[in-house]
Amino acid sequence: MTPAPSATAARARSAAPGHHVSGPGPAQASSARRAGRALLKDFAEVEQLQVSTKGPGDFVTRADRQAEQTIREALMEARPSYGFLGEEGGPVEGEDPTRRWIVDPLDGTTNFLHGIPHFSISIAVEDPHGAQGKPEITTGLVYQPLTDESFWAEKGRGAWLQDQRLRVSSRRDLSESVIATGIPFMGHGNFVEWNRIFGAVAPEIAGIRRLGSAALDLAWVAAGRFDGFWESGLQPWDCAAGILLVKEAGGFVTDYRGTDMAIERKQLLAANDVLHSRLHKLLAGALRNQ
Ligand code: 2AM
Ligand code: CA
Repeated sequence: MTPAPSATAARARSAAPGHHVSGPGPAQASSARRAGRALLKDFAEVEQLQVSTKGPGDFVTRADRQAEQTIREALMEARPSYGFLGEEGGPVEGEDPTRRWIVDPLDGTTNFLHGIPHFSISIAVEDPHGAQGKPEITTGLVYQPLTDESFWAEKGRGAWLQDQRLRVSSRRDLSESVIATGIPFMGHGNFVEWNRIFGAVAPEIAGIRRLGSAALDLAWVAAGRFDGFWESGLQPWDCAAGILLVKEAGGFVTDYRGTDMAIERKQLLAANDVLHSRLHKLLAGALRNQ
């Protein structure tokens, strides 16, 4: 018999006594909480609107925009010199060329719109030129308002769920692994490519999940709830914070070729080192001669 899968709580180790856990930056945390409270109220309303003839579409668009504005205002007030890239507005250059916020005020919009309780807020800080002239994510927060869970990471200082240190799962066998993915929708993305990968991966693993918030998918890989994740076509705001979370939890994040270009190539494969290498082989096989 295989051992029972260890719960996140067991895998996440509390901070060692005396170790100072700083938490996500106060501006990040408080703006996410404030926008999260508004989203929770709006989500309750959306559940009512499901049965109305008008439907919740416009209402959700407004909720999404309002959440971004709330976050943007709080962040810009706290760090006026940073640039800003959000899903709703266009990019804003900051005075400080080494820092910009990357924000998704509502990741999992389709869930939200349908009254499905699975969505998040993602806030990252990026140094657009980084150490080697390559963009570098320096902090990341993925906040789930419905559970009040804050997954956060700081480059070089680890990944955390509240004050519990996170580690990616330690599973080594694909046959025991639960892998999350995102499926191309409504003409977006390459369905043929996704289908090839699915055809190669699904028969080898214990289960596939498609939950609809890439930011949370990555946070859950960092927390060891998922053993891996792949999706293509993601935007920086969907995945910037989540990528840092996985890396700081000891995982690997690459594009489908296995290089450190996930955001640039809009291809994301994340897992622990052993499963990443196994999944990468399956992907490479599936995409050969396509
Ligand atoms: P969003 O909720 O902020 O739009 C899931 O596959 C990822 O793709 C999510 O992070 C989601 O971000 C994004 N996405 C964009 N449009 C989508 C759609 N119509 N259906 C599902 N996901 C979508
Ligand atoms: Ca998103």
